[in-house]
Amino acid sequence: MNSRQKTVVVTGVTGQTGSIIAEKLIYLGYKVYGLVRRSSDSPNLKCATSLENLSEFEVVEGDLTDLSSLIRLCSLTKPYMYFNCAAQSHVHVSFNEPVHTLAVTGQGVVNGLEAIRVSGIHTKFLQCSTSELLGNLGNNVGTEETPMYPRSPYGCAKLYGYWITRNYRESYNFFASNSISFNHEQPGKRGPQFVTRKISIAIANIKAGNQGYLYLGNLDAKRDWSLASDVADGMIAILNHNKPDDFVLASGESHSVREFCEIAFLHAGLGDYKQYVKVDPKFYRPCEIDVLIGDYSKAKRELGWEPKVTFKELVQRMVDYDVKLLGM
Ligand code: G4F
Repeated sequence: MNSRQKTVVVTGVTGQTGSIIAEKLIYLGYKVYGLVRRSSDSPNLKCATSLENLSEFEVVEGDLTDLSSLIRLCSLTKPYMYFNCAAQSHVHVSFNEPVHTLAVTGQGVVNGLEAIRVSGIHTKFLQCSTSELLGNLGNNVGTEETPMYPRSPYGCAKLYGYWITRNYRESYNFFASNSISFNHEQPGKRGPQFVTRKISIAIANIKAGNQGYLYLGNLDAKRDWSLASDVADGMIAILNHNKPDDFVLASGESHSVREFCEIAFLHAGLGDYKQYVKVDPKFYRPCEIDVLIGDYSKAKRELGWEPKVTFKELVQRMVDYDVKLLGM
């Protein structure tokens, strides 16, 4: 590697997947620049506290919605790779904040691509796209060829990000790729407002006697859940591939929120989840994707990637983490 090949930009570095990618790249010998939005509690690295004080990690303050921030970031760091992990990533929130979601989750992507173009550098670009692009699959399994039909303002913003990435690839010969990642969760790092972490934290609190019930929305929604660390390996492999392309990263299995609860409460020794879980319609979405399941065979064939952790193991690891954290 020459010195430039060792430099990487990660946006969304304070979040679950961005922080995991940064940790992995530092371990592989890269210098990582993490874009962090300035706020009154800055620098607040949230999920990325493990990176604090590492000489291979540097925070660059800036905002994804501000093109000049990104031009400055790219001109200064001249990254060999750029991982766009930042987003307003909560689907339900996007119904209440559609314009903000578009600015961060959609426009933030073209800002990154444009910053690379204006800086005149050759940078491999990964857009963290999502299974939310695909919409209701019916009885089908989602692939790279599945027609896209997003069902939320978040999905619509991500659709723009997906296509503008392909457009820069086709227009300017950019090495610009999409991961089409299905749900991915990391014990201890997943935000508490996402259903898996909401469940694991509630279980820890119920065990500790701090909470009686857990209120959830649609228990019958089915998702294809993987360990985020496995998915992050896939994202890195996409940029190390010999050509830019788009890849589904998924587990190939679909499980309901109800199944997640069943396994989680049993594993925690609390017995039947029905004793604790109540449905509150306020957690229903105006528009829902009922079932998501992905076919990762292209990633397996071309990248040698496949998920390592099973659904049951993932559920158990998430519960164990939060129960231990609360000292139970
Ligand atoms: O955990 P969730 O909020 O994740 P969702 O909406 O599937 O989105 C996640 O995965 C996407 C990849 O497919 C990412 F693009 C996206 O950024 C995010 O990481 O909800 C999962 C399911 C939904 O069907 C939801 O309706 O769980 C259902 N659910 C039921 N009760 C709930 C709740 N979701 C949340 N957040 N909170 C509940 O109380």
